Amino acid sequence: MSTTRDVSHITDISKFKVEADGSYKRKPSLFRNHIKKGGEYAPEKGRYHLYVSYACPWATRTLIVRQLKGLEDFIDVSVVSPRMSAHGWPFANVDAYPGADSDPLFNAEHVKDLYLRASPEYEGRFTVPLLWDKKTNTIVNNESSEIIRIFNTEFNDQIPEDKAKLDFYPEALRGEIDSINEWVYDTVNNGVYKSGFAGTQEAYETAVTALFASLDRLEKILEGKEYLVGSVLTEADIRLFVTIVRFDPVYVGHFKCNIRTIRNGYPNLHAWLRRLYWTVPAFKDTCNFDHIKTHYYWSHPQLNPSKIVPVGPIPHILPL
Ligand SMILES: N[C@@H](CCC(=O)N[C@@H](CS)C(=O)NCC(=O)O)C(=O)O
Repeated sequence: MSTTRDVSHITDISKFKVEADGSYKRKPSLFRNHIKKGGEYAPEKGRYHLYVSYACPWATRTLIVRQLKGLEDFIDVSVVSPRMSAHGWPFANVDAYPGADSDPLFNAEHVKDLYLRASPEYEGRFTVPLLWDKKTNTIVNNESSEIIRIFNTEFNDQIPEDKAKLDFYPEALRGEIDSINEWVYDTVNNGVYKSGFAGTQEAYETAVTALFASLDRLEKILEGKEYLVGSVLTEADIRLFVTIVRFDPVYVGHFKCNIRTIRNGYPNLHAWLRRLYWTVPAFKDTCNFDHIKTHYYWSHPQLNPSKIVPVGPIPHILPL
């Protein structure tokens, strides 16, 4: 199913414009409903469908929490092709790619078709992740930071006790998690994009300097510590992991974040990264380096017009 309305000013990345000062500003997500017992969107098994890209760090947060909480049977997932093009994210029916799926609900061709089905006049960005409600036929939420909170708590009384009691946003640590999330989001998660999409030397240098100052700060926080906040795995680790695992394979080269690499410049962050990846299956199972590298190098012709995907680094992540 394809829609007729021309939305290429949104989907076509070659029409993408930075701000007048050369800086990149991310637009807020627009579908912000919550799944709640007794609410319009109740936590029902099989009711919601999650659309993701393995390439996308924001989407991967939701896959990690879905698996950690054992929600695989509750929420089905479809994975788009990593080759984002003039129509945005394509499904496998129009871009067959290993590991990509077709849309089982509507046989949509692109993610934009789902947005326009939910809201024909939608003018926001056609992003993943998006959580679709099969009952009301709309998007419940397209903001990863909120989707992971939904998964963290709202299905707890329907899943086994060992999974229900896992809490990645525990009450006692919320203040510390919120404060770390705030600067990590601005300067690291989004900081790599601000560096890569900057349109002037000055905007790039401002972003890349702030990014590495925050990596230095994270390196100190992880000195003698296994996790960022307290001594347990929290959403602060999950939110940071998805950026750090992409750092050496993509952001160092493609987004010019090359003051240092994680593997050579940050021993504590590097140990934390490999510990999560190699010892907690939810991190490794949801990490697809082929989709990650292909997406970035293929999908931003303004940064890489040849679409050539670099071979290294080898290996993409070092052993423990
Ligand atoms: N705030 C959103 C950001 C999601 C996002 O920007 N996803 C990117 C992929 S990494 C996307 O789908 N971009 C398509 C576009 O902007 O056209 C979230 O965290 O869920």
